[in-house]
Amino acid sequence: MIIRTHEDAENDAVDEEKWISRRYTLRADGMGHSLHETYIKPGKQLHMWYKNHKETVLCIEGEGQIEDLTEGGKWDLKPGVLYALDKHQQHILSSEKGMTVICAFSPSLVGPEDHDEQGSYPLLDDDGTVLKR
Ligand code: 9YT
Repeated sequence: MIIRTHEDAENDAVDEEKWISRRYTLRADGMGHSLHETYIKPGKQLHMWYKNHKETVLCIEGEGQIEDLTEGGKWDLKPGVLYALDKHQQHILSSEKGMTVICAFSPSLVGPEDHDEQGSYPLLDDDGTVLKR
């Protein structure tokens, strides 16, 4: 069994200008998905397009908005509301006052992924080699 605390996840945290993400599980854990807690900083807007991954996101604290740029639509996010990018939709995630979400990525992130200019993560091999951009 894998047990991780918030403090453990701090060690795999990524602190960016617009968000902080604590990666609780990653590819090396072999779960078929990686699970992250992401805090969207107040007043930030993130344009993302996960071309190589599917992502499910559950809001657990704060509030924000999700806009689907591929299929259209804009929804308010608050604790208990989930969105799932089942078709690699381009989207804008924003929060005026800050928001915490739980995200599951499939395939799992390996760890070193960084958003490219389109807001996508490359598909990595287990050893971190780029398989697809
Ligand atoms: C909300 C969202 O899209 N989070 C993405 C995960 C986060 N950027 C990470 O852990 O890389």
